[in-house]
Amino acid sequence: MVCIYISKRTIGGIQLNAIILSARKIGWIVGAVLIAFAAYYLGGFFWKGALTTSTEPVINEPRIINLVTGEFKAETVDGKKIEAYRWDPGTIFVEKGEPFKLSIYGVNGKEHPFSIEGTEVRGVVQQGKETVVDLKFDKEGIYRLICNTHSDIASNGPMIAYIVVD
Ligand SMILES: [Cu+2]
Repeated sequence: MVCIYISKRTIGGIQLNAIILSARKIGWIVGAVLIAFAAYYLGGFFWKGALTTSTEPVINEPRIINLVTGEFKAETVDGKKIEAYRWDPGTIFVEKGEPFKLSIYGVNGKEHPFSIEGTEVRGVVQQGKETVVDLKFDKEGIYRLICNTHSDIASNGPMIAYIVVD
């Protein structure tokens, strides 16, 4: 029989309290601790919502950079209606040699055929659709993503985004 026994006695006028644990009590405590651990383990297994997550990109998966097509509209004091289409965000930053995906969702404007200056990359962004382009720049620099229909002020632009490769 396992027994932890501290007797209640007085040493030099100080009274000590007794803690008596029989084998049976120890059994109950150990059992309770084991059940708590089992509940914690099983809970973590089934309840994935409680697991810690990370915002760090998954290793070897290219980063996704999201853009949308937008539109600025205004009316001047003399009643003239002006507008400009744009890529939003208008500037993105990537590392040299970093493979990444550019996901562009068409919101404003029916169609935006685009090209990236200094590359062979061409594509079209249509309203309500997502266009995904795989990219990697091996040279540092600022590359312009240009919409060919809205490339300047005269054609309701300039719809130009800057890809900063550093
Ligand atoms: Cu455009």
